[in-house]
Amino acid sequence: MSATACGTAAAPRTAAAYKSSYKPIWCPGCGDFSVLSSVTKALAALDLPPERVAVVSGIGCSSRIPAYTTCYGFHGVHGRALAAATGLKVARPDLTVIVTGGDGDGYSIGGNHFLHACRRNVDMTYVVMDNHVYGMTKGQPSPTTEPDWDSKLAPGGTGLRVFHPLVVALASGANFVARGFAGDPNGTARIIADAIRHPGFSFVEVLSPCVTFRPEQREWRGVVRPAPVEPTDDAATAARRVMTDDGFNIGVLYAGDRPAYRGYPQPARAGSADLEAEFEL
Ligand SMILES: Cc1ncc(C[n+]2csc(CCOP(=O)(O)OP(=O)(O)O)c2C)c(N)n1
Ligand code: SF4
Repeated sequence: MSATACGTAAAPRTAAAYKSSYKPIWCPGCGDFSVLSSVTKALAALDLPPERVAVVSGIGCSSRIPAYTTCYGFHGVHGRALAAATGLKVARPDLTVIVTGGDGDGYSIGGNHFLHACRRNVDMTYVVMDNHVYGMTKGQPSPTTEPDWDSKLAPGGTGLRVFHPLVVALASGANFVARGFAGDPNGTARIIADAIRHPGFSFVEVLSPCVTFRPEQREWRGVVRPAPVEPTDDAATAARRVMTDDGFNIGVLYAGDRPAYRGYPQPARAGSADLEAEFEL
């Protein structure tokens, strides 16, 4: 519940309070519309003041999300969203930091940052709209593209094993791991709200169809289903489950209890002048 200037309780914010006046330029039917709606619904469910939230992204169709919200936004460099967001959260722990992007941005060029964001466990939420393709640059295969996906740019398919983001996240130390589906905006909003509430690095992979370059992904609607088991707090159990499912179980899959990283526990022992003096030739 927010407060008005005269001290009376104002009505809780609705999702509309988090939507900017910019009209998304995604292709009609793109799953990212629904993920934007899930992000704004999650913020409304938590009634967070927009000026206390920062949405950070790299580059890609999915990375346009910050501009479509009324929160602070940072639309940075391809693959570097997590690095920027980590610095922001450590410098401004009072902000709720949400990172949004695509599978190309996060698992390919940004893969190294993904590993270390999981390991560092800084308190933020990472929402990846996974469409198994580079949408913005017109359909190149991404790390999650199936090896036999035949396209003009990769005739006959890449033949490459897919990257498994949930297992990598669990092995690297993410404290919350979930999978959502763009066709279930309310369920995905609940997952994102849980992810924001959960301390540490929360990773939410959302299956978000690219209707232009992967029109067959419209069929995901018929194959996704709620995960048949409750979330576990055991990373090895969660990893075994996600390695053996078919990639279409949705819901919270892992909720751990690692303490979030909160910056240096002690002030630096030496000032920069001392260090310079020590290394002077
Ligand atoms: C350093 C750098 N390399 C490459 C690009 C070109 N580029 C822009 S977006 C993109 C891929 C986007 O794919 P993804 O992150 O999966 O997002 P989507 O568009 O599918 O939502 C690439 C390769 C870039 N902008 N900067
Ligand atoms: S190219 Fe694909 S990911 Fe990009 S806006 Fe269009 S449907 Fe969405």
